[in-house]
Amino acid sequence: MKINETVKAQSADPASREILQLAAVQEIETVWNRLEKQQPQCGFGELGLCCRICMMGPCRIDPFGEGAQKGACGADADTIVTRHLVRMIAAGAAAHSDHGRRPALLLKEIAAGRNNEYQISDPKKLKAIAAKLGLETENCAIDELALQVADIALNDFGKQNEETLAFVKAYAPKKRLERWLKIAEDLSSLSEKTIGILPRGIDREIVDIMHRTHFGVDHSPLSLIAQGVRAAIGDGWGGSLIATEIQDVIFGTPQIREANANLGVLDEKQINLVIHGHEPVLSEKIVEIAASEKMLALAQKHGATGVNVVGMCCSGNEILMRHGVPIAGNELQQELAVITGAVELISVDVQCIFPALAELCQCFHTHFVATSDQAAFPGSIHIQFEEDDANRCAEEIVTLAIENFANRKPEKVHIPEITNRAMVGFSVEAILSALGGTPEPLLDAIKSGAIKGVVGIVGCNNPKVTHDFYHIELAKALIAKDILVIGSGCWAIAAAKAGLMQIETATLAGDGLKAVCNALKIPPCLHMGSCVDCSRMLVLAGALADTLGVDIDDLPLVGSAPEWLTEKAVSIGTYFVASGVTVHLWPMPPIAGGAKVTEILTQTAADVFGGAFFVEENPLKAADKMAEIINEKRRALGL
Ligand code: SF4
Ligand code: MSK
Repeated sequence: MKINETVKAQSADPASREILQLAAVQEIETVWNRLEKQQPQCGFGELGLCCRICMMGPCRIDPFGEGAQKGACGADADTIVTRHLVRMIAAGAAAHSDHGRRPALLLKEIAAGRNNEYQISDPKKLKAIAAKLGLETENCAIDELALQVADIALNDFGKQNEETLAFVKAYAPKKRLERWLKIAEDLSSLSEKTIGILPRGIDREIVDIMHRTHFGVDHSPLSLIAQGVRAAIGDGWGGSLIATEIQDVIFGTPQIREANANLGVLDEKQINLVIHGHEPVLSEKIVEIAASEKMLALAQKHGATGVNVVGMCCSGNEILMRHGVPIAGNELQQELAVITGAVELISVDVQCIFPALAELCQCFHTHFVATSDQAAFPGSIHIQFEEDDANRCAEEIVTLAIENFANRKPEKVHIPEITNRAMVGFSVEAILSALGGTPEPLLDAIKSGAIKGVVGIVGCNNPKVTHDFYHIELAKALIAKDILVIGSGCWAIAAAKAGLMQIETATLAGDGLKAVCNALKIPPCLHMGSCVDCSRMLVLAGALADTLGVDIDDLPLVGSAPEWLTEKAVSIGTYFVASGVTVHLWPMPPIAGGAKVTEILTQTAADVFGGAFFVEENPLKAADKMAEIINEKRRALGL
């Protein structure tokens, strides 16, 4: 198929280009077309200078210094920019942490014997979590231990005292915890009021942001950012980490395995059921039920050879990591999967789901099934999922997909014959096991210079950036510099599709990293999971820091969110910076209208936390800057 220049600028992924070309010819609207119709976008919004917190507004600050420099209430540019930014952190932390609440509640139900639809799959991980939390693990029945862990997790969401979260105290490296305490003291002494950094309650810090950004409360950029940091730490080392850890207990800790990635995983002869969103609780059941003899027989009765469950975005990453379920694509491919005409049903839960899917699915035979009590999509079929009725709900969804096979229009089917193999499943436990049980071999490789450092790439796709282009070019440039790349979310899917998660890709790496990959039989880019699994990267960084007896900011680590889109990414970036990791961003976040807040985030943060944000549009320049940071850290460590 001949691909036109417009399509080439939209996506770097060959399978996506094929479907985008088809969409262009058939005049099917996608996110790229809708974004185009939004141009030019509001300059005040891009700079963060529009405020509509109260009904004297919307107020706008003139960035050229000629018109209004204050909102009607007197709020200046920095206050307006910072309030907006920390509200983004609140929303991102809320999405991750509310996700974490669900498995914590489920673990409690399983342990109490009130839910028989799920079991504890990884008691070893449960014991490891319990030990970290300081619980007595010997002579304690698994259910009893699960109850205690669930209670501690749930208490971290809702407790009302001033104590730091139990999970933060248990998981954050010792030196970082001490540093956060000291930062809070130092900032308070510089400020007219107390400033806290350590989170007291996961929910509380989010509510606190919404309170202090309400009309007429907190107007100091420093104080507002400090609260943003507090909520973000509560996300990364709290809510997200609870999600990851407890999901591992219930569904199993990911182990290294192989799977296929990209739209070519859709199968013309099978029922194609796409799972999209973030929470694995229902997806796990769909995967299980779809593989049953009963569903196979039903699929065959309807003329298909079987049921082909494939993933999309982070629900996809969860089942990819734990079961090797093929992944059809990342965030910008959700519409493209439907446009293949081969999808019988797309089942969604929460987060990163385009409402546009409803209308698009109506142009095809695809059923668009919403399942969460938190997420309604006009035009969808709503089958509400309840954990205590999980098997029945999953069976209803799989059956609906199978019965829809007859409605597929063969003339509309176009599946790109493009997939790549990927080695996935790099949980911290799997990485340590590949290293022989301890982080020492990785540290030795870093000390010897075979691996110069590690970059964690996270996050989304954004049609403002050529789809997957930045993710791939940045990762390739880094591995060529002997920098190991780890990551999660839509980056990980992009890397899997591009073949960067194969051992053979080590040929693209520098000599040092290549030798390490060949010796350990791992690829130079490691898939660590979904967006909440960014916590796995924190845990790995913490383990490396504790083993060396240093703080995270001493390590040659850098973070990046090169095609970021969601508010969750703002929270992720903030908790990485707060943990001592410098984070690269592209596109530019909406902060440039506030000189003070920009200075705090890009400069002051480096002095305070040991990590700050930087923005760079060019992936090769970004890789150079990351290598520079890594080399500086190496020099400071005497390496
Ligand atoms: Fe305008 Fe202040 Fe109201 Fe914001 S809070 S809309 S700046 S009056
Ligand atoms: S799905 S948050 S677009 S990574 Fe987790 Fe992708 Fe970003 Fe959603």
